[in-house]
Amino acid sequence: MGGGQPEDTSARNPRVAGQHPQPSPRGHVVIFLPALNEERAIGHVLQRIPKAQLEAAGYTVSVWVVDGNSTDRTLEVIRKSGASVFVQTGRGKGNGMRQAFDHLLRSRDRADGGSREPEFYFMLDADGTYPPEMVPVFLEALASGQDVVLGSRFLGKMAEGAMTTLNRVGNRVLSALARLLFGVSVTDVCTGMWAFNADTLRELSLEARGFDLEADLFGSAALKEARITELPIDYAARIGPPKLIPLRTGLKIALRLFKRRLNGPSTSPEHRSKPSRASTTT
Ligand SMILES: Nc1nc2c(ncn2[C@@H]2O[C@H](COP(=O)(O)OP(=O)(O)O)[C@@H](O)[C@H]2O)c(=O)[nH]1
Ligand SMILES: [Mg+2]
Repeated sequence: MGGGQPEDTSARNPRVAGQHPQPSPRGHVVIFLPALNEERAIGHVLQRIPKAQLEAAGYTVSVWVVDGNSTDRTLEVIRKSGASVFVQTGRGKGNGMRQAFDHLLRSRDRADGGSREPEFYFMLDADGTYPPEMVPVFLEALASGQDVVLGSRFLGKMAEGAMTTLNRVGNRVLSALARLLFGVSVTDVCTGMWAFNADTLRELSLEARGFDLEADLFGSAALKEARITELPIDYAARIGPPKLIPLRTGLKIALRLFKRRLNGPSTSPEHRSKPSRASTTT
């Protein structure tokens, strides 16, 4: 897997993503939004990120859209918002996010020269279904010692029509399988809202290419004995058409859970992916 290509669109706003601001004692928050043809939703999602609130609380904040080679106006909307874009190589949410994690984790290593301010990574779908307003609440959980936080749609309120019956049953079954295989309590393993302590994320050697990413994240973190917790989140109906094909994807997710359980935690972070061709944006 080669690296993707970051595209810094933050020139007009130096505190936006792509920059490495002065280290903050509270820490640095990096928010990733995986997006494939989300022209209708991405603008709203970016607007809803409570950046000013986080900065007022003493955090520095970067927002990166991880673009899966969108062919609609997604990139144009992002450019107008001032956020940064990481354009992935190839296809698949898993591929894109792994490339982006690698790139950012590595460039942050270089940027703070080992001084290591606390870092917190977020992943949030860009389709308008997940609540960016919850980022500070997730951050609190990380700051108080959790390594991985998942937003559970089954513990919060789900809007009518937000999840089909098939997906509801599938998500329940996959979460039960995850609990069984890894012995960790989870109600929504397929959620699209995650938060990580950066050191924990660095330790995970992920292999997923597509929508099996969440299963890989969960299984890897569980096998590393990370402190994993869930917080309730509300789930809204999607803006724009879905990219996921339910049954086939469900099967791939189940397979990933089994594979991860059988293969155990991958050991070295070096294996995360081949060195990225991407250059830093500083
Ligand atoms: N970077 C990237 N993002 C993707 C890709 N495929 C889907 N996404 C994004 O991943 C998120 C989840 O996809 P979605 O179709 O909403 O799946 P669902 O919510 O599980 O039905 C959305 O924000 C998509 O835009 C891809 O190949 N690359
Ligand atoms: Mg979705």
